[in-house]
Amino acid sequence: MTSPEFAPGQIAAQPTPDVDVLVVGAGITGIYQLYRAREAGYSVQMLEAGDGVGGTWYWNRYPGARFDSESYTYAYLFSKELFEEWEWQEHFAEQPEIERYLNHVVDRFDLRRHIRFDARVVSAEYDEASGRWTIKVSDGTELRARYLVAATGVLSVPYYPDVPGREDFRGESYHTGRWPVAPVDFSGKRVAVIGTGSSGVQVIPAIVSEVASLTVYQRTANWCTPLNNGPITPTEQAQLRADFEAICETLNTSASGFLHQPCDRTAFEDSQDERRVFFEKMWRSPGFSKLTSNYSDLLIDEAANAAWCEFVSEKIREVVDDPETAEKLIPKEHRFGEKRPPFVNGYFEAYNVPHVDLVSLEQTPIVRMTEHGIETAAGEREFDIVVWATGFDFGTGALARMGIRGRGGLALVDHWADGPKTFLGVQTTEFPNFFFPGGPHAAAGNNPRYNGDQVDFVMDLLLHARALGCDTIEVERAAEDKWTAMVDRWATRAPSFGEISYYFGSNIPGKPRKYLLNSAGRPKLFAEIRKVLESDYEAFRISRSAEPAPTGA
Ligand code: NA7
Repeated sequence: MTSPEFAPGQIAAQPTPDVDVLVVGAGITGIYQLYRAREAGYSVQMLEAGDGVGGTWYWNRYPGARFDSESYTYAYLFSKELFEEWEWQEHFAEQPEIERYLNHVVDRFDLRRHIRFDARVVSAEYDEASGRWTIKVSDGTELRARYLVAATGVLSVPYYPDVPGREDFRGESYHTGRWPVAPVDFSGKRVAVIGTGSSGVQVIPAIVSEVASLTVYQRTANWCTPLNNGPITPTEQAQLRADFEAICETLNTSASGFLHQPCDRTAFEDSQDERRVFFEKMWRSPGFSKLTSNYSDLLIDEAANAAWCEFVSEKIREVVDDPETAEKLIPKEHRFGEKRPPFVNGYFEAYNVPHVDLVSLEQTPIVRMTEHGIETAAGEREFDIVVWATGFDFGTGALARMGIRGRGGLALVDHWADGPKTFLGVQTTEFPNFFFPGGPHAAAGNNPRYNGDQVDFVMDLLLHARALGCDTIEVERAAEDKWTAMVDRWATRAPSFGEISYYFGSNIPGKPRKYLLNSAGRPKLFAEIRKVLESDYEAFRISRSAEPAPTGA
């Protein structure tokens, strides 16, 4: 079965097309969802706001953007052939390689013909009589779909802080999360970077040698530790191929979707010397293993956390020449793991370059943007380019901007006014046939792993309904209440990130402070999915709509 072909400009003249499954967003989750739905025989269509595939990995194309999960653990595992034929160049791939990979996947599985680019969803409304969704697109066209799957991601809506005069700046401005396709020329330019989260700390070392001057505006220092990247050698490539089944097994059973082995010791079981040796090993370990393979009580015991923080502080002091700058770069008000830790490559070293300057906004806050630069409490500095590395409206940002309305015209933003309510981060009551894998509430860790679990579960639901001759799927309120209460309960427990992290929406003024992931993690997600399957989908109301289902459903 094929889906209708769409050519820009022709759609309005065609009768409204029906598809079984409409997927929004050509990121890593959406591509997999499209593939699975198409393979199951549904007619499919994907809408993508950008003009290429990749989602987060399309928009975040700033210099230095790269994975901080190991490439082969972030990539798809559904096809052994795909895994074997794609040789990642680095353990933590850079954005261009990631974008190439996702394009390769789309072409290899012949998915591109189902994707319409430059097509932003402006509204999606559920029609109770027909059990279908009507989706309006930014180009004025309209589609009807039985199932609407928003694979719009958690980090897809850039956040610009409300700095007075932001529009007044006459130089070039870029947000890391909306980086232009045409390369930005930094050579000889006076550049400001605002924000030192994962994006800011990647872009800073990547442009430092090109710019005439670089001023970093830091509000809060972060616990940055080395990514420890490197090329994947031919021997490692062969090993990865040989280990495919074992890698899948480890990834698919691990709590956070990494290959890293957890540590079975607490920090003070080791002597001070042993701890020092262990922390050195952690410092040299790849990416997230500083969190996943560190002492088992790192996020539970304050003293254990403080010991690690002291170790990292010493490292920062060793690397950064100017003691005053080093002190500004050491977090003082939060512990390691309270916020999502960035992993870096040459970040602290960048502050030893004479034309790099660090402005602490704690000491001298931004007053306003001017025509020529940035004014803080200490005065104005002029720039040619300002880079906003100021983060995202995490978790619910994209879903809140899609004009989604369910039963009786209920707006999703109203339904979720106090924060998201979901079952398994997959569905919410009052919005039948609407799914959002890769959105809020699923798990935490290596995103593609649990987003993939959710896509598989969406497909379980669709196929189950089809087997029953049904076409309408809606989660029961009791299941949603229970899952949401569980998410809230776990929100303040280790290994949850703290309430100051953007995982609580705390970076967006006025946003409800609700945990937007699921800190009980994948084990809880798996357990609940298993229960649903064993109980014959008790958590869902599965029915038949008045209007006959389209062919695939
Ligand atoms: P983050 O991690 O949310 O970082 C945003 C940065 O912007 C952070 O340093 C913020 O400081 C800073 N920020 C936010 N608002 C302001 C204002 N008003 N003034 C100055 N500085 C501000 O976003 P990233 O893009 O770096 O990373 C997001 C995710 O992408 C990351 O976790 C990975 O999953 C990939 P703050 O710390 O809030 O004081």
